Order: sequence, then C-alpha cells, then structure tokens
Amino acid sequence: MKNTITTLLLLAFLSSCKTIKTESVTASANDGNPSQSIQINNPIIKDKYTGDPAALVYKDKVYLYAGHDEAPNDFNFYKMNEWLVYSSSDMVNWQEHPVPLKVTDFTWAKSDAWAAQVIERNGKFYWYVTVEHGTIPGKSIGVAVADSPTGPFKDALGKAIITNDMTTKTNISWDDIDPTVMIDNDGQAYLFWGNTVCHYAKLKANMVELDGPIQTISLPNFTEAPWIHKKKDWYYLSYAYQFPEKIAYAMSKSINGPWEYKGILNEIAGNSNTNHQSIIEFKGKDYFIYHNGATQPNGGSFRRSVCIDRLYYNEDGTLKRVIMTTEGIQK
Ligand code: FUB
Repeated sequence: MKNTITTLLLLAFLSSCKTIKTESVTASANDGNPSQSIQINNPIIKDKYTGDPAALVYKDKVYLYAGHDEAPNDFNFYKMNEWLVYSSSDMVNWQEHPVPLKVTDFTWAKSDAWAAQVIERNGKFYWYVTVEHGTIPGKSIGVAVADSPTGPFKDALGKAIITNDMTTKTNISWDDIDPTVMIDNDGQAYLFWGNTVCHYAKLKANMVELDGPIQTISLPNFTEAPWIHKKKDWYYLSYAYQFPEKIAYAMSKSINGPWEYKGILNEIAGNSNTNHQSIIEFKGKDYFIYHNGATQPNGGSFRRSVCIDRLYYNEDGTLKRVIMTTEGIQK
C-alpha cells in the first residue's frame, strides 16, 4: 500500500513537470553554408513571460530561476507575484517544474517578485529574493530555503535579511533589490545587491545573517542587477549600466576589490529597457543568460523573455562582447 501511494505521488509530481519543446522553425546559418539549418532557440521559454534569470549549476544540471512577468498587455509596469524554475542538462531542452516560490510565502512581504538568485550550501538551497516589504517602506531582500533545487522553498528567516532602512547612501526606496550571492574558496559567503548604489556584505555560514557591515562599491553608471562570479583567479562583477540598460563589468583579484571597470559586455536588449544577466560555466562552456522583449506581439519591458547566448573570455581574462542571437544555443 505504501509503495502504491509513493508511486502515485511520484506520477502526480512528474506529470506536473513540463518539458518545453524547442521551436521547430529553422533558419539558414549565417556562415555561407545555405544548406545548414539551425533552430530558433531564443527566447528559451515561449509559453510565459519570464525575466531576471539566475542560473545555478548543480551536479549535472543547470537550474534556471526567473521571475514571472504577469503584466497584462495594456499594463506598463511590472506585475510579478511568483518565481519559476526550469532545469536542463544541455542548455537547449528545458523542463519546467511546479512553481517553487511566491511572494505570499513571505508573510511579511507585500508584492513584487523581482530579481533573485539561488545558491547551494551543504545540500541546502538558499534563494535570495527581492520583494516589497509589508511594513518597512521600500524594497527588501528575503531568503527562502529548500532541500532540493526545485523546492519546495520556504521562508528561512521569517523576516527580511535586508530592509530599506538598513541602507542610507541614497533616498530611493528601491535600492535594496537584485541580490547576487557567492561562496568564496575559503567558505566565506557574500551578498551583493543594489539599485543606484551597489552594496555588499559578508554572510554567516548559516546563510541567513549578515556577518559584518554593509559596504558599497563604486562602479561607473551602476543601475542595478549585479552578478558576482569567479573564473580562474579573477572575480567578475557585472551589472546593468545606465538606463535603458546595457551590461557592463569590472574585474578584481579579490572579492573585496579594488574593482577595475572593464567596459560594456552587452548592448541594450532591443525593446526591453532592462537586460538582467546571469553568467555560468557548464560542461566546459560559458553562457550569458539575459532577458529581452522578444516574444511578440506583446513582449517588451514588462513582458520579458529569457534568452541564452555563449560568453567568451580573452586570454587575459577580459570578456568578449556578447552577441545576442535568435538562434541561441544549438545542440
Ligand atoms: O524585474 C523587476 C526588476 O527589473 C529587477 O529587479 C531589475 O533587475 C529589472 O530587471
């Protein structure tokens, strides 16, 4: 009986996961070989609007977390109540999992499932999210935790880890958004975030408490969307630059800086005024994951779509400018 119930639960769970089919539209490759055809793989999710991608490489899969853009076609601002998760073994075929986290999972939050990132530590998955706080005016950062990369996630703290009253370098109420997180080689975890001002702080090993003061980093034309990553012995801090946003980046030999600005990494993403990048290495290749407004006829700044293109490093560690494509990643 117990086995039957387990099997039924497993079947119910599997049927709630959905494999996203890549579009069968083909196009001629732009390499002088008209006989070669390629698939149109960008945007990677075509049945929903998705923004603010944040990817996690865990074991042999990539987990892609994104906000769900739910704004009606005649509504010109963000309407975001939940986050979504997809997984892939090859960066081409993506499986959608049941909705793992909503704003309502944080009892203290009011609205706005804005940008977020998941990181794994000791078999637990910590999801740092932006939400509008219910009682402390302004945006704030919450943390959810799960035993699996696909959830279910629950509020890890019962309150925000960052609130607007903790940061005073600017008067705007939305400077505490867009968390990005990294665990350095020595085990020290860091949280970066911000709009207009780029903030960062150490996290305790429990991942839900700050471990020191909130500091700021000076970056040219910093708007928002910091993403921290490391490759070989270089730290990279990429971010949304100006508005409408390009993506720029800085490099350092230490996570505590000094950061050297290196230039523009990606152009304005067409009809979306935000671009919001995530950078990963998976199975020996580097990827730049971002959003644009490519899903037509109604896509745009508030109905965005996640796309993926390759990222290439120069010999000296600097980054080649990203080329955004409609073909995306090919098998
Ligand atoms: O999705 C809402 C906001 O738009 C994010 O927090 C920013 O990074 C921008 O993408």
